[in-house]
Formats: sequence, structure tokens, C-alpha cells
Amino acid sequence: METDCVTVTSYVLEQRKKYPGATGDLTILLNALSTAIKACAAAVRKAGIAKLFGLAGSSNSTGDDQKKLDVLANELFINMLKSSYTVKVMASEENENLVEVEIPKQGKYVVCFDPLDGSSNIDCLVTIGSIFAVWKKPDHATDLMECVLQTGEHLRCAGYAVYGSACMLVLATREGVNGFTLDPSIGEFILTSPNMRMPEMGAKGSQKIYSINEGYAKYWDKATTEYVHSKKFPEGKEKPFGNRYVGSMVADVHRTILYGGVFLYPATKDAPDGKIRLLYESIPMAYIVEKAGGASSDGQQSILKLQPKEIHGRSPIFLGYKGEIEKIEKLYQQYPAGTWAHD
Ligand code: AHM
Ligand code: MG
Repeated sequence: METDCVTVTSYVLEQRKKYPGATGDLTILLNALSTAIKACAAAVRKAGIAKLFGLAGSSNSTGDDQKKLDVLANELFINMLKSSYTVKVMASEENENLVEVEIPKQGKYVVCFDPLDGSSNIDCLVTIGSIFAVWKKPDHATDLMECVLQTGEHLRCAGYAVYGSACMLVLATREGVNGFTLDPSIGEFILTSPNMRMPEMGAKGSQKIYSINEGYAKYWDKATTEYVHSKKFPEGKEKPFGNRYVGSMVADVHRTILYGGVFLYPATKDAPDGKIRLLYESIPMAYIVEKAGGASSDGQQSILKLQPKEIHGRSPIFLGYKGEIEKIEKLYQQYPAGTWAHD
């Protein structure tokens, strides 16, 4: 057994030393998040046995049916964060309104999260995940909404947990991106992927993969249609890209970071802002990809520059190899957003 390993807690404590004035609150907050994630991982593993599959009989902020696991994961995130005494206000995919922490327990951080992403994959045992983003309450903020509606440029850290064949916590901070695998025998996240970087396209071990729900091609805009066509039918002797699509953003983006490629959830004719929620899905995932050396865009600019206007607002999203994201942005200059490919 390894006796000298770095856990997520010891990693965060180590980072804190670089900031002598730090209060340690972010360390406590991340500890609370890692506890919530461990509890989610345990619930995901025993969901079939504990009768946690299926619908909870309710719907969430955007009208989606809630699964029992969605509800449980949401309660775990909210309760663990409340009892950390480090958070002022939270926004969750599962709550229509902001969740303010009781005044005596309030701290200075703002946390936005999707407690269980990829809900449609829960019951068939396909990889799902949790996503979180952490901001500090702005000094001048006078109301809760102002605390929450911040751009990705002001993020303190962001991360996701993948509940796959193993459970991994990927944490992005100013320092970079690190991956911690849950060792179920001791209940700790152990640093297994230090300094995660997306491979450069064409570098040894990198893959050419595009990841999009092809079934919606009829509703795509012209820029997305042209881009995907160019991946399938490249010019000259170049080989086409392969296609992978799990349908859980965490799994698709995790693969994109590890193997390389591009993840796309564009605008569609029936959903002109796309499907992915800006505050607690697009922004944290874009931050992680950019910190790992990749790029993000909504077709025009980095996702991190977008100003969220409401808690559950959406945006089209493109993530992955820098050069590919540049190609997508060029196509949007040629075919502006809202130029649909089919009538
Ligand atoms: P959810 O938050 O309800 O789980 O939905 C978000 C998920 C993402 O994980 C994934 O990328 C996308 O929905 C898949 O959507 P689609 O089935 O339209 O391809
Ligand atoms: Mg989601």
C-alpha cells in the first residue's frame, strides 16, 4: 500500500502556503465539496440496490423531470456547503431560486453547481458527473444576484467529478488542473493526474475526435454544419475525425481533455441558446479546459468572457483544441449565429 500519497486536502493545503494572507476558507470549502462528491459517488454505486433509480416525481428549475439521484446529490451539495461556514449563496441546476446560507453560517464564497450532470444516463449505468464553480463575493456587491452573476474571468476555482469506471475529481485553480482518483478502500481522493494538460493536436497520443449530438443535424446552424462536414470529409489525404458522444458533458469533456478533440453543443433552431447552462455547466468546464491548455468559445468569444444574465441562462458551447476552436470562430464570422442550415 502507498504510504506517501497526496490527497486532495493535502494538495489544497500545500497551495494555500503560496498565499500567506489566505484564511483557509477555500480549503474548508473544497473539503466540503469533496465530502459531498464522495457521498454522491457512494449513492451512484448503490443506486440500483437502494432503489435510487427512476424519477423523484418532481421537476427542476428548467422543467426537467428530476431523478431521485438528482435530488439526493443536490441535498448533499447544499448541506455540506452550508455547514462549511464558508459560503454566502449558491445556485444549483435543481433550484429555481438562489439558495442563501443562514446569516450565522455565511462565508465569503459563491458556489454554482450542477449536482448530477447527465441525468438521462443514470438509469442505464453510463458515466455521469457533478460540476462546480467557485467565486468570491465581490466587495461592492449589494444583492445576492450580483454575487452570483459573475463572469468566468473572476473564478477562484472550478472542478468536476466523474462517476465512471472509477470516480475522479478534477480541480482547476490558478495553478493548473489536477486529477484525484477516489480510493474507495480509504475514502480519500488521491492525486493521480498532476498538472493535466490537453495534448496538442497531432502530438503523440493525441486523438482527432469530434463530440456532438449528430441527431440534431437538421436543426444546426450553418457554421456548425460546415465545421462537422469538414471533419468528416477533410481535404486531400488528411484522415477524418472520429466521433464519440456519451451525452454526459462531464464524460465527453473529460475525454476531450485526456485524448484531445472538440466538444460541441451548438445553438439549434429550436433552442437558439443551445442546451448547456452558462453559470454552472459551460463556465466551469470552459475554465478547466482553458487551464488545461485548450480553448472555449460560444462561436464569437471565450465562454469565460460571457456575462451571465440569469441563474439558469444557456449558451452554445465549443471546447477543445485551440486551432479547432479558432476554425469554428472563423466559420461564425462567415455564417453569423442564427444562419440555419436547413429550412
Ligand atoms: P442535464 O443537466 O439535464 O443532465 O443535461 C445536460 C446534459 C449534458 O451533460 C450533455 O452534454 C447534454 O445534456 C446532452 O444533451 P442531448 O441529449 O441533447 O445531446
Ligand atoms: Mg446538467
